[in-house]
Amino acid sequence: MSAYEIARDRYADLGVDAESALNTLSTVPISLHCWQGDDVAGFEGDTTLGGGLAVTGDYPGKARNADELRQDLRKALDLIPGSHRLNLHAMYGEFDQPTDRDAIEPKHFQRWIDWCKSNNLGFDFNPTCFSHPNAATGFTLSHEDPEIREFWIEHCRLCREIGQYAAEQLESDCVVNVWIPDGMKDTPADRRIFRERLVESLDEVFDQPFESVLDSVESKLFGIGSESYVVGSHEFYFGYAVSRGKLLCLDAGHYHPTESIADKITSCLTFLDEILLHVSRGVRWDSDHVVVFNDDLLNIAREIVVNDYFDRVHVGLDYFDASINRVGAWVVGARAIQEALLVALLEPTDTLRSHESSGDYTSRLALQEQLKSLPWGSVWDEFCSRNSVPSEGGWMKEIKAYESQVLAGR
Ligand code: RNT
Ligand code: ZN
Repeated sequence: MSAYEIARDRYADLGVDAESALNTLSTVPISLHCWQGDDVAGFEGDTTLGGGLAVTGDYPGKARNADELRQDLRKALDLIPGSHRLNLHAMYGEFDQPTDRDAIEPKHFQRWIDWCKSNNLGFDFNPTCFSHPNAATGFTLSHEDPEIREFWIEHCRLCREIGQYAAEQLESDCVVNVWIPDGMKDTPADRRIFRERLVESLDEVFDQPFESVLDSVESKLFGIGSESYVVGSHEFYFGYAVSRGKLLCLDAGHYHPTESIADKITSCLTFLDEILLHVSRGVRWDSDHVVVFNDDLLNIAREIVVNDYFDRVHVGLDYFDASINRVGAWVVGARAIQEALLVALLEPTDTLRSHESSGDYTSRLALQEQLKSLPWGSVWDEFCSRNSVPSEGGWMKEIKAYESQVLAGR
């Protein structure tokens, strides 16, 4: 018997069907964030990273243009089992002449969309409301100057148009996620006025309906330069999303450090149809470390699985680390969330629930502990092999080869 068959039988003893776990896992796309590949630089020219975002490290070989970024993404995708999505920021358009954010068009993203088509990827999109002179004061959609607000409103509108265009070409709905950095370093005198302006601006952004765009809004607790006040807080966007029928984006790094987004998923989906996750890993703060397989991640995956939320939760990655091989960083994070989903899929949910409903919390706890030593790694290896990608311990040598053959030449 193969290691997989032995594992499959162990799970069967607990009433868990490993085959069906594998089948389900293969249907879950992960939206791969383009910005891990070039330290959130984009292709507009010499932009400096703003919005309080910070990337540390100077590992050699970062993508310098769209062709290199696509090449790197392709390499990462070759090492990640399953079929996935691209998550692109507006600053990654391909412009033959300088094009400001309020003038972007679908044609600037055509090569990305074509690439998604030929690589069988979905396409998600994001307005870039940072790293721009009009965001220099730290305010965008809630800026006190109506002209600057209008600039960002137009940018976000155009992004939704591009999202619709991409969705039609790829025949797959496009999540367009709006995150803005707006906030204050120090205690504001008036917290209300910015929030009132933000509601108005967002309503203008979303004025035109787009059939295939899934509009999403992302909250944040604090940022560098917005330590005392963030206009788009969790309560703000939760209320906005509920009242307007939008998706809410829960970023794992955007809450107090002991707060987990896992616990928020069922609460949000009690009132919302769908949500987006930005799977990230904060270390002491919203540091956007590479996602790894840990309890936080497992708890997120478990919520998706036990509630059968696969159609209602969109899973995207959001981190940026320039201190390690950037392609390897994509692979580690994407595989980690897939592994977490697999582990959750291999749990005997019904048994755990029945212990719970009979008040037998000791059996629930004992079973939860027992599950930790079950051979899910053999099931994961099987998933990798069925999807023709290397197993754990196998893919790193491909990263090394890519590093010497491709990245070293940059
Ligand atoms: C910032 C948000 C946002 C960005 C990306 C680049 O705190 O998490 O999602 O990371 O849009
Ligand atoms: Zn995010």
